[in-house]
Amino acid sequence: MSEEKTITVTSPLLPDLKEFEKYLEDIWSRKWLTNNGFYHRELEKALSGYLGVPYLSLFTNGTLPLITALQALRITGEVITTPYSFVATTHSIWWNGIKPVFVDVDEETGNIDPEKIEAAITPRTTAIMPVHVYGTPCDTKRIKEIADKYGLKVIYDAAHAFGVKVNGKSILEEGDISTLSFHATKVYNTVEGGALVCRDEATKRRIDYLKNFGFADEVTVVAPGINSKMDEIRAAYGLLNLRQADRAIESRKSTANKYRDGLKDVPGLRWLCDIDGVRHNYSYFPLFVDEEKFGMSRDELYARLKEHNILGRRYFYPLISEFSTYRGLESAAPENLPVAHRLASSVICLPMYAFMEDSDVERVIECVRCGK
Ligand code: T4K
Repeated sequence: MSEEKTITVTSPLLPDLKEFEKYLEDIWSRKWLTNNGFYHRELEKALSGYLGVPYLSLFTNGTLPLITALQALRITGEVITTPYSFVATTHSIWWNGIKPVFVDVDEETGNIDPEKIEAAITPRTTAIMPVHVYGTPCDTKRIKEIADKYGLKVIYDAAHAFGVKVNGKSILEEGDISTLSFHATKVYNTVEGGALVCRDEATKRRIDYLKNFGFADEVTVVAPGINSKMDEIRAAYGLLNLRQADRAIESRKSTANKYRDGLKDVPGLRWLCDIDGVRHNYSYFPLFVDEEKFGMSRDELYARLKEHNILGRRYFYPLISEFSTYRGLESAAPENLPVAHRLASSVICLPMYAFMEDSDVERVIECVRCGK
């Protein structure tokens, strides 16, 4: 094992500690710790403005807004989704007693392939839950056409898509609802946290009831809600972190370009390219390894990096459809998901985080290049 410093796949964006202490002192003096407090309200406003979405509700993580979105839109029966994501996407469907139906993905982006959605629709289908995986926008236009044609709702898992825009418009504006994760490992974090973005005030009101046990007022419970409120400490932390969100994304972009440049002449490696008109957030840097051309398998590269204390991660391997909970579903059959299987067996995410040191980026590039 190498003695070199460990480089992890990500490292959290942290607010200035002194500034945070000031906020903590204020919270101490207010003695108001949760339940729609001052910092909660301030962060909702600030995020709505920053992201350009008028109806945003804060949550305590990125999984509960998915679960709540399905509840709020009263989704039942079957939901079409992607197997190429973090398990939380499909778990949210299953937790609501709904059957997930997996559809294969697009080779270039890893996002659900819209051309395969129609064949998966049955009389029980009520919604589509795509994921903007790695922050790359789904083909939202095509997905909307299909949803409109069959009368389906669309809930985008936008956990990776903080700050992503297409032609100046937030990607969170697409679909009926979009959800975000503010987990420590994300582009923008509130330690744990998340948000739900919807289209109108009435839906936001209902969602705010649902995340607070269904309480509409002291004596009225309108639905079997859940407790998914963000507390004041994390909201204050989030307010501070928002100040450096743009700089963090710029810094990630610069790292992505260093990787692209440093690896451009290496055969058998593919990565995501920037798309015209898209403001990317560079949330991950997935490399897809062609074993024959690269001369080493993805798992060999993963092990080699690890030997050198570089902890790349195989997001998203195994596919969700391969986990025992879902393996029995008809749509989980590998022959239904050939592209997703190809991506899952060839992907490795290189370390990617804001303000990554140049020497660390160079060490990763060197190690991948020597892996040939
Ligand atoms: N939908 C999608 C598409 C998602 O990707 C996710 C979450 C969700 C929904 C659900 O959102 P949340 O309910 O989680 O808000 C991580 C995250 O836990 C998870 O949030 C994320 N996706 C998923 C892709 O990755 P792990 O198990 O890989 O994380 P972990 O703990 O192994 O951390 C990875 C590396 O990050 C560590 O090796 C070092 C670094 N790290 C991590 C933490 C937690 C730090 O340096 N500091 C830290 O505090 O799941």
